[in-house]
Amino acid sequence: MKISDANLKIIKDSRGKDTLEAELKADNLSAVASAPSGKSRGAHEAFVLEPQLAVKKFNETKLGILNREFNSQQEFDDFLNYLDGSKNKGNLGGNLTLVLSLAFARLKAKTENKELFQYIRQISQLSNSQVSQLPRPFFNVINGGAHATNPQSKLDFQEFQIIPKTQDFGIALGLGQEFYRKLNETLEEKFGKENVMLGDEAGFSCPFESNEQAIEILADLIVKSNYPLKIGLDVAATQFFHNADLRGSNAGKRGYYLIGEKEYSAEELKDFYIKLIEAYNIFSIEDPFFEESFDDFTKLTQSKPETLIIADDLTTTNPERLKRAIEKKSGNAILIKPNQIGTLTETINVIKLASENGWQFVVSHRSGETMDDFIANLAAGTGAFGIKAGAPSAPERMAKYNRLLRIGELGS
Ligand code: 2PG
Ligand code: MG
Repeated sequence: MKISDANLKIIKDSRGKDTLEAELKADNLSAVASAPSGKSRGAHEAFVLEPQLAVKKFNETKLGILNREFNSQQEFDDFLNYLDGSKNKGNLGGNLTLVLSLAFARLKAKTENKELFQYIRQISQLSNSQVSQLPRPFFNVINGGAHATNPQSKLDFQEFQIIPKTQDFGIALGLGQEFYRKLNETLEEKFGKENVMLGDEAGFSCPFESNEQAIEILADLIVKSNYPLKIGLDVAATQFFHNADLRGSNAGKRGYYLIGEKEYSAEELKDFYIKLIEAYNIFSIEDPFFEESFDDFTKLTQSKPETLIIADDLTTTNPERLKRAIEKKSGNAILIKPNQIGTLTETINVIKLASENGWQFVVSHRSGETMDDFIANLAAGTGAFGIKAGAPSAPERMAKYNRLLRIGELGS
């Protein structure tokens, strides 16, 4: 395929921040893709280039991608990496390589007359049995930590999720939306309408006193409404890990976690999680410890092997980090965020590595999102165990969930 024209524009994300949107053209067809952005970013994620600079850099040369023959996704993504020439997209920026890589995938799918998820399925060739199933949604209904917007919120944990116990995506989405409405009523009754705000991912942000209080409210409502739902958490523990001077080579050796006013050692925090898992039948915990604490992740996974222990900031969709986590058994699932690594090919390689080693994978959005539904196609095309795209409410989150509904209707 030869790209006949390419354009890069700046658009706004869901937080009102500038982000990139690329458009590529070939054979009278065109395709667009845009980049999300994270707030609680892992230290090992791809470098993010300031959007104005990215546009300038791109427009000067269009990076030499025009009128060159690219026969596959891998060839195109390899070329982007060759142009970048760094280890972490330090030159072009992972946001610029991502929008080009994803727009290329959309365009190539169109030229081949395929749906995007079918194209992804074809190029990834995963042999997992889930490949024809849609992912389980992890709906983030209460937003804490860096994603809270209510100044009175005392939630250190970042996400309080509900996960429907059904393999039917349409039923799961309906359940998620009904629960979300009931939760809204419950929170308005408890905190007063004026104190119920929406956080970055459209989950609720209220004057919660503690993490346990938020979990308790979810657990009570699940019992009361008799919905088949489990509870998941993204703790994002790096955000409340203290002793910043120990980050880097000494990382994770000492330091403490500050929850409310109380300091926890890694061991104490592990015991706290075990209590929560047992009391509330917690289904999954993401990033329970600081992003360099491979060994603490291992200990929790050993203590609770039936709980999904998901690595996000620990592994940052990076093959070297994932290899280390697999060797050390620092979890049993990985979060997959294409913008953490910067191209589709590299994202799929990390998914394959996880899958071949018996790890589950959950495809994820970022807290700053656009209307792009690429991740829904990625999750369906690779047979992901789950998808995390925020609350089933705001349009940029619903774009992903609705795309999955549509994929369900289209069949394989
Ligand atoms: C996370 C993400 C997405 P952010 O920590 O998993 O929910 O948050 O995009 O802000 O890094
Ligand atoms: Mg996370």
